Amino acid sequence: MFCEQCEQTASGQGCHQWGACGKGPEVNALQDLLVYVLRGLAPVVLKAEALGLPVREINAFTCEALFATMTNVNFDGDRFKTYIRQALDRRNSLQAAIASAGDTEPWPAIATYEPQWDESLSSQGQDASLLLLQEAEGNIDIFSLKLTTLYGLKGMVAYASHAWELGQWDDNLFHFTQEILSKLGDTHLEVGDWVALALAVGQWNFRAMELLDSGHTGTYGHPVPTPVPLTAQAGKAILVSGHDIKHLATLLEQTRDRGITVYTHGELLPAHGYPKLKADNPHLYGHYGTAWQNQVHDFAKFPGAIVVTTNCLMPPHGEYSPKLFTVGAVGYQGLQYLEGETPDFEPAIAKALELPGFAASDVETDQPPRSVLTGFAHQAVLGVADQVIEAVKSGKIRHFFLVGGCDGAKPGRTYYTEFVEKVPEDCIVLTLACGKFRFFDKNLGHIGELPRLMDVGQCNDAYSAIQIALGLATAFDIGVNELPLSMVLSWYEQKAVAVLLTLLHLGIKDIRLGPTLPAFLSPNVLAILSQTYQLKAITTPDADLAACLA
Ligand code: FS2
Ligand code: SF4
Repeated sequence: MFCEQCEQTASGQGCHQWGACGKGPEVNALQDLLVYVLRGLAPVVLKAEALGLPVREINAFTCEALFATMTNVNFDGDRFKTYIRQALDRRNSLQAAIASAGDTEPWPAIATYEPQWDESLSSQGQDASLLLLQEAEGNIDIFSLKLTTLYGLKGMVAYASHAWELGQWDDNLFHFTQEILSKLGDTHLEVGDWVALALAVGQWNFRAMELLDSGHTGTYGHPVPTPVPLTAQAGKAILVSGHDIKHLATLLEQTRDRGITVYTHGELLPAHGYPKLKADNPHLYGHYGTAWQNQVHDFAKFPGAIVVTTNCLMPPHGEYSPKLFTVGAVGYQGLQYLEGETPDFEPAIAKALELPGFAASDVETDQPPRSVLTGFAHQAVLGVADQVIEAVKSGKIRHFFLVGGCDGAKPGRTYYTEFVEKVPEDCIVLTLACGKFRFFDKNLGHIGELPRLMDVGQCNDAYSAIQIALGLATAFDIGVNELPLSMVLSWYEQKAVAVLLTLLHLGIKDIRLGPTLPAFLSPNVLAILSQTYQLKAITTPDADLAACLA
């Protein structure tokens, strides 16, 4: 096997024997085969679209299937076989419809590929992944840029999938997805063309995040600053992890008046900031646990059922597997999968009612209860823009830091905790995504009425952070790069790649990235990004803080 799509890739170079994430060679090969089959579906979808045939549902399918190949989403080989079969069925039906419309132009080989459904399936997947390297014709920089483009696309379609569930889509974004998939095998493009394509993924990822923001705010209201208890309530409990607020909302609806308290985990913490979700569901109570890599410990201890709606799922321990359920693109062989866009959560509810829940003795009696604040999305922050501008002009606020991105298990990630602890008292820290769990419960105090630590939301709420930066730049009548703002980001998986490409597409410079740089960036590609955007690796908190404040 070969996979280097995430930050924890083995030895910082690539997983060859077994994935550091727990993904085995067979599942890896099936994921590569699925990507290959989706690449073969793409020219067919584009042709059908040009002929005016309906392709929207197929586009949504492509997004979900590609999303399933992201890090820590799906480890279930059977689910990948199903996705491959579904992709081939859709391709064959579309080809028949195209032929009926009178277009009989021959298809490229990739669009007529039929796997052999025998024990050679995983070696066919390995061959398909090697093809991407062969198509780069030995040019390591082109290979690097193809991987950057593909990984960014995986992140982008994850957000597009969530937006689709909320009734938000853009046919142009779907078209772009299919275009990129069909171009991955192009042998005529030069390094400059690939850089442009990677940045175009960033551009369209901005659109995907905008659609998702509209879906969230249109359905659940604009987030408002909200305290979220970190303590438990006595009684039966369900923990919901991942990013999918629609699935959380469905579960909340199905657990109303059932005597169950619902807790968020990981990237669902910002769900508490959505006023309609909160108002309709008093049983959405608090947040449990910290970042994804601690789930083995947190899930084992949780005394109720657990639902994982998206990444990051870790291979579960037998001890807690029976109370773990997956939905959407997520899967793991042996775990209970609740199917459908609007799953029936009854098996998870029954499990929660069967399990003991929190006992009265588990409940902390601290008053007020330990809590954190979330809900500082673009409308909440720009709503107090006057206060912010006044504080900057009067010198009360010297600098803003966006410290966000993914968390992970590497010891080097303590950099982010130390960085935030050392941020001077006249500076504000904005944060987002699961990287916040390195410091989310620290009390950094206030500057005037403004908290010094503001949680903007999930990783997709990078959209909100960008709106805040653009709003402040407009208010000060300067460019974003001239704002007293530094971005210190941590990455782990492919959504972070998409977000980084968005920031580069917007021309944002001087981003500091860690804990290590992506293995898939070749030295030349890294040099291009460093020279054009001054993208740099993190060093030490002291040195980086000093440089940002200089
Ligand atoms: Fe964290 Fe994992 Fe949010 Fe990433 S929970 S690393 O998927 O997307 O950030
Ligand atoms: Fe390795 Fe990451 Fe790929 Fe998993 S997703 S196999 S950890 S590079």
